[in-house]
Parts: sequence; C-alpha cells; structure tokens
Amino acid sequence: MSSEEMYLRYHGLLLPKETHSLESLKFAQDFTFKDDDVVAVVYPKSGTIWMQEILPLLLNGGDLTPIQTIPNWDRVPWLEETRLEVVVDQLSSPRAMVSHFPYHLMPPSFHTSKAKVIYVMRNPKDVMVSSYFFHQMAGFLPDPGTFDEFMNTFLEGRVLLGKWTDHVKSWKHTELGDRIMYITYEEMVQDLPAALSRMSAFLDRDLSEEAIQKISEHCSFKSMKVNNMSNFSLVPKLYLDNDKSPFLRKGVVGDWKNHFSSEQLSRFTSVIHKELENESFTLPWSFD
Ligand code: PPS
Repeated sequence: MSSEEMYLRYHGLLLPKETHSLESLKFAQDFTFKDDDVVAVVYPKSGTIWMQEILPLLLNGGDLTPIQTIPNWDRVPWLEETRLEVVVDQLSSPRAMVSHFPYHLMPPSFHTSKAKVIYVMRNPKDVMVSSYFFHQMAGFLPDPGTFDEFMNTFLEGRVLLGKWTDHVKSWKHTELGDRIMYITYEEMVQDLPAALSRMSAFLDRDLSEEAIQKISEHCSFKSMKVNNMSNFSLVPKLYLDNDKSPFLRKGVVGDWKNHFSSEQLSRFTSVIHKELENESFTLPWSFD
C-alpha cells in the first residue's frame, strides 16, 4: 500500500487511516469536554502510552484495576481516534484521554471547558529514533526507508501529525493559563516519583508517598513491558509486530547517540534550531 493510501489528510496533517476516519475526526470536533476531564497531549513517540498508564492511577489513587483489565486504547482513548466513540460512555469520571492533536485542532468545547492538559515533550532526536523503529513494526505506516531517508521525512514533517516543531510551538502558545502543565519525557525517566507528584498536585490529587511509589512501580518501563493491557501484544501482528521491534522498545534517554552520525546530528540540529529561532520559549535540552 502506498503512503497516500495509508493516511488521511486532515487540516494538512497526515493521520493513519487504520485508527482515524472522517467520522472519528468529526466526533472529536463535536466532542463535549467536561470541566473535570484530563487530557495528555503528546507528539507521537513522546510518552503517550506511558500517560495512558499514569493518568488512571493518579486519578483513582492507585487502584490497579484499570491498567490490569482494560487495554490502554480503551482505558484512556485518543480524542481523535475511532475507539473514542465506542468507549466514551464507559469512561468513569474524571475522564482521562490522550491526544496527538496540535492546539488549533482541539474542539470548541475544550476551550470553553476547564479541562486540564498535561503536555509531554521529548527530545526530538529520541522521538525520531523511536518513530523510525515504530514505522518498522506498524503495518499501517509506510516503510521508513533508511535511517537517513527517514530523518529527512521526519524533518520535513511528512510523518503522522506533521512537524515536531509545529506541534511544540502550537502547545507553547496557548491561552490556557493554569489549565496546562508541561513535563518532559526525560524528567519522567530521571525521577518518576517526582514527576508523578508534580502531576498529582496539578490535578489536585492529594496522594500519599506510598501511593506515588506504588504508581511509579506499576508505570515503570519494566512493568509496562509485561502488562498485556499496555504492551500491544493483544493487537494482531499484521498491525503491530512486536517481533520486528517491540512497541516498548528501550524507554531510555539519549538512544539517538547510538544512531546519529555527526553529519546527521548537525543536519538535524540546524533544522530544529532554524525553525525555533524566533521563539520566546526555551527547550530543556541542548541540541548539540
Ligand atoms: S505512540 O505510538 O505515539 O502512542 O508512542 P508513545 O507511547 O508516545 O511513545 C512510545 C515511546 O515511549 C516509551 N515508553 C516508555 N519509556 C519509559 N518508561 C515507560 N514506562 C514507557 N512507556 C512507554 C516507549 O518505549 C517508546 O520509546 P522508545 O524510545 O521507542 O523505547
């Protein structure tokens, strides 16, 4: 199948047809947010599945039932994907969702509600590496070609959800005030209990240290890798083939160092720098 046939084009962005449809996108646009909804917004390969594990536990005080009994895509559905319409009535309040949408595609009711957002960012070099391996295991995405070819595809934004820099810019310039919290994948890897405490304070949850520790253990890479409700082993190999490259692949910071040549590093860095040069915000990573 050509990449044209694998993607829908929605407001200029590529979305995989396997998980999105014109109906699901309309459903997302018409979706009515509630004030106590929580949505984790994540550019692909930056920690989405991780947030699908974390949010239910933070919101319910550490009851493991949802992560042990409901597959991640139904437990914390994507706003824009087809499953939302199927499971929305089964979501308990406060509802947790994830989204890969840029800010300007969020539906009208999101803006008028008080729903909270946790925006997760990851170093784009590691995002690109993770995405490269994801394209190898996902039957519904085009073949990435060589690593070098994929780097150009990624930098030009010819990937699902478009350019990383556009996504980050859109969510760094919002009018959400204290409804949005920013966190990085790296911060979560470095000290998950501290990251969980920060998220739980933002969500007005008063969790004990024991509860945070328990949640941290169950949301570790090691635990998620063996959780069949979160590791995509329930999905047929035709769609996601964990034998080609596991979805929960490495879960580390800085894997790009194992893949980038010095020429690729300077090419990558110069594009990202250029696209962010006039921005008022700073990013938490050095790009060199
Ligand atoms: S997707 O396809 O956009 O939904 O992918 P996403 O979930 O955003 O990103 C997948 C990467 O997140 C890593 N991951 C984790 N890292 C550390 N700890 C935990 N618990 C964890 N859960 C998921 C996953 O391994 C992918 O990164 P890579 O670098 O490929 O390992």
